[in-house]
Amino acid sequence: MGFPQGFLWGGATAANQYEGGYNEGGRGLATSDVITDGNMNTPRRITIKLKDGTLTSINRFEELPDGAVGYLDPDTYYPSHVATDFYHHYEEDIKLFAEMGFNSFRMSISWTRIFPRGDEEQPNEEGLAFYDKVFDTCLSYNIEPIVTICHFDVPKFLADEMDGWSDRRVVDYYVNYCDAIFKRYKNKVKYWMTFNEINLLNGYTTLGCRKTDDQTRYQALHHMFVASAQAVQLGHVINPDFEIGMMVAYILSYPETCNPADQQEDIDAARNLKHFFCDVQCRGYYPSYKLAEFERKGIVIKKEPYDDEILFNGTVDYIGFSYYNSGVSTSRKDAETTDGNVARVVKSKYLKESEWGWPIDPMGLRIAMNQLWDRYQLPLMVVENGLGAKDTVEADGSINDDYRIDYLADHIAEMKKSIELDGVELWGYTPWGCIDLVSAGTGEMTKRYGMIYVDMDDKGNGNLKRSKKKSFDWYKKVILSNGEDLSK
Ligand code: P53
Repeated sequence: MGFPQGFLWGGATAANQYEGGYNEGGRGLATSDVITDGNMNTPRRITIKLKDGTLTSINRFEELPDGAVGYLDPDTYYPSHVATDFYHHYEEDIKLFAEMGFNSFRMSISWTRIFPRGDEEQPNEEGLAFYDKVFDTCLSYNIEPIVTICHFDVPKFLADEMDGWSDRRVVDYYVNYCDAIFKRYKNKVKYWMTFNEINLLNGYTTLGCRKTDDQTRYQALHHMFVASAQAVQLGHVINPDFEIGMMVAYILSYPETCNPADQQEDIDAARNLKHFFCDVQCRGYYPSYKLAEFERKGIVIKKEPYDDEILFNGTVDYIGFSYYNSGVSTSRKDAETTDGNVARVVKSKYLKESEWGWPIDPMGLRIAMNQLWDRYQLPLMVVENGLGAKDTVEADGSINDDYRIDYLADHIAEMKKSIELDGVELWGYTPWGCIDLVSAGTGEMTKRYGMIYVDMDDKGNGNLKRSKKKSFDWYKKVILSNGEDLSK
């Protein structure tokens, strides 16, 4: 048994963290282009211009003051501008992926490369031509592109002029963008995902919204759900063979004890952090618990009369999800917490943590797969997984990332169990940042995930030279054996 024939082995990236070339080829600015670098102790910031013209910056999760807009300050370093420069290295990089044996590669299209402002009717030909070259290179090595249509960025124009996804018009702009790329790449790309980690979006960077309150966020999300459902329907008309998925950050959590109060706490957390998003996109309607919450909190979602029908007819073909770690839910108020990813979570006494405080839990991946499979019976794809760690380049140039190999091997072993013992239908595995790229959370380069090292530091210094880590040869062997040989 084991992994099925034709299983998709690859790696995953995103334009705002990898592509660079931010002002080339007619590309417009995205919200992600005005966010600074940072590190574990210094959060990333957004440069903004106030209504009176003053330049300042705010924490990435803060609200923008009235009338303020994102602003590109020539004296500030923004990691997305060059990132690790896929724009000028795609041939070299894809060749290396092919050498590792990839038969798939997850990447995102930069929306503003195709529609520089976001509201144009006609796409930017130069942008389209760039991705033609990328996909053609992939296909020449029999690498199947897996494309995220929107990964943590919004055209800056739409954010500043329309308040991003809070404005209904953005649904049409997004669908127009999908129409352009679906038609152009209909014979090159089969696998799509509408929005990256839809359950983690909020504020200016990822929603293009100035405000961050529940009312604004849920209204924006409603627009995204509708846009995604429209994209699914449109895509299937353009090419019935398209597989169009959703993408959720699977924030797995366990109740701390068998105390029923912890159990209910965990159910609430799971609904809030992930199930709500999957329920809408996989079942095609809002779940009762969320409607009850809206009622209780006085949140009113403005819908068009045909929205419910669009949602119902635009459910996704598969679920792509990221899985890095698990967390613990507790009803205790005095619990000790760790940084564990999105939310601060209760420390687990059973798990070790990464250097960035993310608990490491390979069995949790199998549990996550089971939960998703049991709830939806839709094919799954693990489109992100991996260990963010500091790497050391030895005097001879080698990089011995045994810790990364251990992490990946343990997670692949659990995926295999889930296929063999649970009968879960898993289509593919694309570990995050197969080549080093900028961290979304901290904006630094030091937090590396790759099997390919890129010479670049937190401030953008470096020659961008690519080199293989120890995990490169290891992953190559894993793929060659279709997941059977995980030995070091
Ligand atoms: P970084 C938070 C929690 C879970 C996933 O994250 C997250 C984030 C955002 O930081 O993002 C996904 O780079 C995301 C990628 C991101 C990756 O996980 O903070 O889809 O863009 O880079 C890893 O270590």
